[in-house]
Amino acid sequence: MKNSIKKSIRSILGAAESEAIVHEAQKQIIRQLDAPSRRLFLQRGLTLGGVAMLTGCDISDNASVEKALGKISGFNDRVQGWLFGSTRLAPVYAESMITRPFPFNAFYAEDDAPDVDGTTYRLKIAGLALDKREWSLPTLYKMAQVSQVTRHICVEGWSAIGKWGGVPFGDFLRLIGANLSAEYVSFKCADGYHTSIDMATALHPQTLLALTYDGQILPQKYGFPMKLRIPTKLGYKNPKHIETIEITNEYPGGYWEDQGYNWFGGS
Ligand SMILES: Nc1nc2c(c(=O)[nH]1)N[C@H]1C(S)=C(S)[C@@H](COP(=O)(O)O)O[C@H]1N2
Ligand SMILES: [Mo]
Repeated sequence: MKNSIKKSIRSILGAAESEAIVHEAQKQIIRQLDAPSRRLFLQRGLTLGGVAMLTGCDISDNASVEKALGKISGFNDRVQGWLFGSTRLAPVYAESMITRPFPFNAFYAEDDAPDVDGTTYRLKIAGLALDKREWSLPTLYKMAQVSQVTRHICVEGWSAIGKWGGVPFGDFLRLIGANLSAEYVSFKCADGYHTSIDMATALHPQTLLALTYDGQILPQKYGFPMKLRIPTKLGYKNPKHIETIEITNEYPGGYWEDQGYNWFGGS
């Protein structure tokens, strides 16, 4: 696992950058261990073994966690600049490389994924947009769509290639008259999850308002009825089951970000 995530990151970045990304993942995870949610985090499987996997350290007690902490270096600005350059494209893959089955992940078990009723679903727009009409699913499905095969990278130490289809998010933001000079776009989800991104990422050509997975209507576990697919960002910046999109200048944070994950979360 450790090698496969390093390898996948290395295929996207150079060796030095990939080391920095792995270090950042370590930092984020170890921050989690210090947070009040530490118990919950350990319970749901992000164990010390997960930290060991990412750090390459043999972590069996708190003392060795401290030692691993000492080895961790900062996330350098050059890497951040490389990652978050708004024109840099994430790699795309052949359909034959799609990971099957594609992994499920959330802050709960797969059986607890929210059961959103597609017939009554309305996507709500809030904040700095001219047109705040609600969107039913049929109206969203009628829009021009594209699809792309990209790699999803989760800080918990796995990555997988999948195919998502939907509306380029920049097109959608222009359509609703969103203020494109606003700082943030934030997402509130049916399961209580939330996250937010910078406007440059929202307008990135590969950022999709995703309605399908692998050519099918987005399955419940992968975010029905709608998610944001952002191949330039880590998994936790890809919100599933979105109910409200808000354009705002006030820092919105996010579910994991508020607990210490890096807000940029680029991959
Ligand atoms: N609504 C919602 N979105 C979410 C999450 C979540 O718990 N709830 N988890 C995030 C994390 S950490 C990951 S890795 C991906 C997993 O997406 P997948 O189930 O399609 O693999 O969803 C992200 N988006
Ligand atoms: Mo994740």
